[in-house]
Amino acid sequence: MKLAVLNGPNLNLLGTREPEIYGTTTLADIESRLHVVARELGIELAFVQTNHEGALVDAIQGLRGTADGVIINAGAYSHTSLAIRDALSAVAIPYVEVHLSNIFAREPERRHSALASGATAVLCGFGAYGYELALRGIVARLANRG
Ligand code: CA2
Repeated sequence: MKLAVLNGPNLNLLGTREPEIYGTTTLADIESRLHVVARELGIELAFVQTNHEGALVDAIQGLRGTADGVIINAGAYSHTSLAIRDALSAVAIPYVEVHLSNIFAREPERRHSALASGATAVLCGFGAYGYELALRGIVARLANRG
C-alpha cells in the first residue's frame, strides 16, 4: 500500500514560529515519525510540501494510479481552494484532511474547509500527532476495504 502526505503553504516553517498555535515539532520531525509508523504498518510513503497551489494540484494529479490514499494539510488553501478539491475528486483517491490546530476554534474564515466534504475523515487540533492518527486511520480503512 502506498500513501502520499501532502503539505501546503507555510508548513515548511513549522516549529520555527507561532509555537503556541502550531507547536514546536518541525515538518522534518513529522516526516521522520511517519516513516517509523509506515515501517510498522508495512506501507510506503511519499512526501510533498509546496507553497504553491498549482504545484499541489500537479502533485495530486500525479498520484493517479500510484497512491492508494492521501493525507493532506493544504494549509490556508484548505479554506479556499476549489482547484485542490477538484484535483482530489478527479483522481478519486481517498484522503484524510489534517490540521494541526482546531480550525473550528479559530477565526471565522478558518472554520470552513473546501476539502472536507470529499474527505474520508477530517482531523484537527491534535497538533503533529494528527498526522500519525490520520495515517493509522486511513491504512485501517483501506485494509478493511480489502
Ligand atoms: O492548523 C493547520 O494545520 C493549518 O492548516 C495551518 C495553516 C493555516 O493557514 C490553516 O488555517 C490551518 C498555516 C500553516 C503553518 O503556518 C505557519 C506560520 C508561521 C509559523 C509556522 C507555521
